[in-house]
Amino acid sequence: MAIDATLGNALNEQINKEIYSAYLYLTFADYYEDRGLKGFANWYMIQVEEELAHAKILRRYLLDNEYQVKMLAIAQPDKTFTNDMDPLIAAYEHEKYITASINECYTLAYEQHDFRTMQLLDWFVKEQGEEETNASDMIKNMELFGNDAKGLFELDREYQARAFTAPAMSM
Ligand code: OFO
Repeated sequence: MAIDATLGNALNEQINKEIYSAYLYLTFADYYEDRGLKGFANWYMIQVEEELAHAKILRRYLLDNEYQVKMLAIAQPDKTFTNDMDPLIAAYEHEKYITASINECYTLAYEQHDFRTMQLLDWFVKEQGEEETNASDMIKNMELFGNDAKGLFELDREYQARAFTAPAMSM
């Protein structure tokens, strides 16, 4: 089935936003790497993998629905960080922005009665819920434990354990 052009364009732009998210999180990993917090850096490198996986799911979906995918220019991330909390707050804000963007895609699919795309986006809605929770939890953990060296060390060790699991979706 050919997808509606407006909805297709929105999903095509969503691919760009997901790849930008990966690019953004690379800069977060770079910040923590420089600080010697390799666990935090690992957490964001796994996040990079997740964002690229999201982009690939959307690309596959558009290709399977007769939409000609176009790779758009990726913007340069422009955030500068002055302390270890900054990237965590920026991540939470970014995830809320992505949630709003997914919701806009969902609204378009709903208006079109495009149930297939709504089903695809159901997964993204759930995923965004989890990502917002993760981002918010990281802020809370930093508030609670990040102010002393031992607490920060333990947090870093915990984030070191995060591993990438590919989403159970066809790409
Ligand atoms: Fe693609 O989930 Fe975050 O942004």
